[in-house]
Amino acid sequence: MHKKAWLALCLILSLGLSLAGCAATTPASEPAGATPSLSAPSSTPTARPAPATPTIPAETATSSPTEQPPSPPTEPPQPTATEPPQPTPAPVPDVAAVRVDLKSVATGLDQPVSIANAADGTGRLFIVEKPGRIRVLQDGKLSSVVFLDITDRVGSRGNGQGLLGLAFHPDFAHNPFLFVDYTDRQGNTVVSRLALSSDPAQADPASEVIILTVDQPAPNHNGGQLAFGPDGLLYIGLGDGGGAGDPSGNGQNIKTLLAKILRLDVDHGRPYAVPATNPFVGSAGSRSEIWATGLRNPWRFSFDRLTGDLYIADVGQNKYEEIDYQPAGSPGGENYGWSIMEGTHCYRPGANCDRTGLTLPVAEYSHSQGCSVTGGFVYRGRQFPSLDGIYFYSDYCSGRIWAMARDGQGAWRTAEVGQANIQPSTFGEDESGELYLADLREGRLYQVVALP
Ligand SMILES: [Ca+2]
Ligand SMILES: [Ca+2]
Repeated sequence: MHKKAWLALCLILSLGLSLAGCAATTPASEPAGATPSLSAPSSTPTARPAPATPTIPAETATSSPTEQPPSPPTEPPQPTATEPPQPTPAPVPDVAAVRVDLKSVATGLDQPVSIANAADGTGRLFIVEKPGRIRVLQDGKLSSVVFLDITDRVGSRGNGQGLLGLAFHPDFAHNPFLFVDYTDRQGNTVVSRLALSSDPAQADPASEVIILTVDQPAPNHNGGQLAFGPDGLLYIGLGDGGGAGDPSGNGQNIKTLLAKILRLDVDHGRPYAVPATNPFVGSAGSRSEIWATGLRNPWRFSFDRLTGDLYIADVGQNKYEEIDYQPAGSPGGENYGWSIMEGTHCYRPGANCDRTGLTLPVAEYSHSQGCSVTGGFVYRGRQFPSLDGIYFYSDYCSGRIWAMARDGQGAWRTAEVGQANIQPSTFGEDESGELYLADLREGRLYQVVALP
């Protein structure tokens, strides 16, 4: 009898002890704040949250458990519920505090115009050369093996002509397809799918399956951007066809694919399926492939990899360059105004234009600041926490670089954050979200880095 009771007491005690022991050791296994910071650049911005002071775990913890069994909880857990659970508020990026520099990472490129990654864990960065080649940067080195060469079918004489866009299938590891946008020898737009060759370090030019062709009335304004959205669908940018001032009125004509962003399902149909939720599906006298209208030459657009928001940089006519914004979850069908408007200004007619139903840009700059906008990305890398959530764009003529983000009140703010003596043709993101910028003139690739 006595023995049994003693045993039970022992058991309780040791249980309590081991529990207390557990509690004491827990913090030790997750040294919050002690995580080595990611190769913090010497230019570590001051805005970076200070690492939590590493607390010494076990010692400070509760009781010296040898003496007493743990006392039962005397107080019921207090309902501290006067405040709702607090989600950590996303810090509001301060674009005015940002300064960036460009760090050269590759040279010897032939007119780089687009940059993509395959998100396949290889860390490769693919650089599109306007004449029709794709090069690979891996481990900081430009490979001598050309990933794809389709110069035999690309027409690249004009400024806006060539191999212009590249996107990898969002599940490239299982669906090893890449998609390209180029102007052919007749100057028409072609969107194609290609597969890898027997050597996975190269794509096979003979594997080309044409997804879409669009007749181009003039050599310029061909768009060329390809990007998969968070919905897994392929978005394609097309300019107004060219000439100047939208001579055929394609901007507002929903019977043509010109001057639009299209959205296609390239996993179904032959050669593609139109998603049933595209905004013009079932609307007579329109092209169901259309996702957004009223664009002049959306040379570069991108999705924020974190939020899915879409940023479109639409190249202007004679006076204004603009950035358009489409929040994630939009049902599509936005009309960005061309050629009724250029930026936030009436274009045709030149005054008192009807803005009904138009989505105006969230940022614009005049040609006193440049000549042709080069849209970029929202920074989501890890090397420069102070840049997180900021959209970057540049200008092809002036080399100015701007940062854009919403302030605490939701208003868009922009700031010029750098200027380089280059011709910025395109931004790109690597797998980890670091940002790059290509110089068309010198054939050089730069990483965008934050200055302290
Ligand atoms: Ca054209
Ligand atoms: Ca517009």
